[in-house]
Amino acid sequence: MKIAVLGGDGYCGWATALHLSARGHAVSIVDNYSRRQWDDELGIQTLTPIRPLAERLQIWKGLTGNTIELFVGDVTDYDFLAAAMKEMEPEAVIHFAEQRSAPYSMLDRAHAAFTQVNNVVGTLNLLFAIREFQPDCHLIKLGTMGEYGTPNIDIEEGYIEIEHNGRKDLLPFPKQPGSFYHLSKVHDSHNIMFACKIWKLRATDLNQGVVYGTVTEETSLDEALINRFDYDEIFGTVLNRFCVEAVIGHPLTVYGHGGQTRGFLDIRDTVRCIELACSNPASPGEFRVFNQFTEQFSVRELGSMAQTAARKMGMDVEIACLPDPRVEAEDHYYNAKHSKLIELGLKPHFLSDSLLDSLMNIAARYRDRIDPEVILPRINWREPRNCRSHPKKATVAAGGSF
Ligand code: NAD
Ligand code: USQ
Repeated sequence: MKIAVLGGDGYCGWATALHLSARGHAVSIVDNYSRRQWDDELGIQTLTPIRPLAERLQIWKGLTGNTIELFVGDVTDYDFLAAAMKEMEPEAVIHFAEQRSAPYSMLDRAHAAFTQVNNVVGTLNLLFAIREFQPDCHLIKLGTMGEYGTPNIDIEEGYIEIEHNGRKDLLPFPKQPGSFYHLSKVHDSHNIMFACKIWKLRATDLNQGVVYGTVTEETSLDEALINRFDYDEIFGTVLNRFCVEAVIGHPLTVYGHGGQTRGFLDIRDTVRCIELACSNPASPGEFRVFNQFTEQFSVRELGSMAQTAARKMGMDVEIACLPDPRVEAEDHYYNAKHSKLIELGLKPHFLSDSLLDSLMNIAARYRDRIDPEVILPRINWREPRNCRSHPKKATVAAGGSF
């Protein structure tokens, strides 16, 4: 298939582009490198030393003979996106190209506005570009499990049948997101659902849980293909953070009671889920939703698992219970369905002792690059403030300041 990967320089996008290219698909990447700029803006860097994208693509071609085309530009720029779509003529578009950090979106007003414009306008542009140039193309959009929040009932895969005053309907599952970032995903979902209805586009919304790990079959072929591994308070996800913290003897930063429960998956399952969505497309007019995670854990459970793995390696690390900087339920019911991707053939990589060991080993290997200053949380949901500079793109995207 001809597949476009929007956001292919990022964590999930890079691993996915290589996975699909290795399986014989004609892959193109679209990215504007904004994520690398946000790292500069915030003074953070991935634990692993990632190479410039053009260099990574050359190395991939040298190793496999496969060319991945590159389109550098911003998906919020419709002229750029339209030209890229016309040239790529994709049968599937995988859309990862968003600002994906909840803390970044809660920094202050400017970052909240930037996140929503970048994400919502980018997705809206993509819907119009698909309608105009590739109406039969399958949109695979990365949503998030956090769109649902933590309701006191089981979470279904996208839709719930409701009986009200004697009548029944199948309706979108209620959304109670916990940050301006997570809200941007809800707005995207509504826009995509509407576009499928009015223009008969075909779309799959993958409500992905928190991803951990960095190694996939393809990225491990050569050190120069290594993927990102974020551990800072803004872009680092919880398990990756705990592994880095353990390695430098920093108490594991469990927020609040640690009863916050989320769906998790290995990056190797992310790439497989995307492949499954590509090879089993939605029908014209269908807005399909899959919950993309393999296991659920509380933050406290993950802390204990990381602590045990660290102790096995001779590192004694404590669990710190920090006041929760976020506004979220710290002890709650959580049971989310996730059977549709399994039915399509996903064979999960569950979180095992050996995987935790390998994560710790990666953290230990790049220990010299760990900056302890970026670990403790400073962004407080209750007190947004202009504590950092604006994203470089903010003024460009809106044609003026937010
Ligand atoms: P990432 O920040 O590593 O990658 C995103 C990429 O998109 C970056 O390379 C960035 O430069 C690019 N990008 C952003 N805005 C762009 C724009 N306007 N135009 C062109 N390129 C743009 O993020 P990730 O972790 O790979 O996440 C990818 C997607 O998956 C996001 O939509 C995120 O919401 C979703 N997701 C991620 C996780 C996770 O744990 N990482 C979990 C659930 C969902
Ligand atoms: N947490 C801690 N300690 C930490 C970091 C996080 O206790 O040091 C807690 C958070 O309070 C939260 C949970 O761990 O309750 C998950 O936080 P996270 O930072 O690992 O993940 P989150 O902010 O939810 O965002 C990540 C990705 C985002 C994606 C989301 C999937 O950055 O792009 O959408 O996971 S989900 O959580 O299912 O919405």
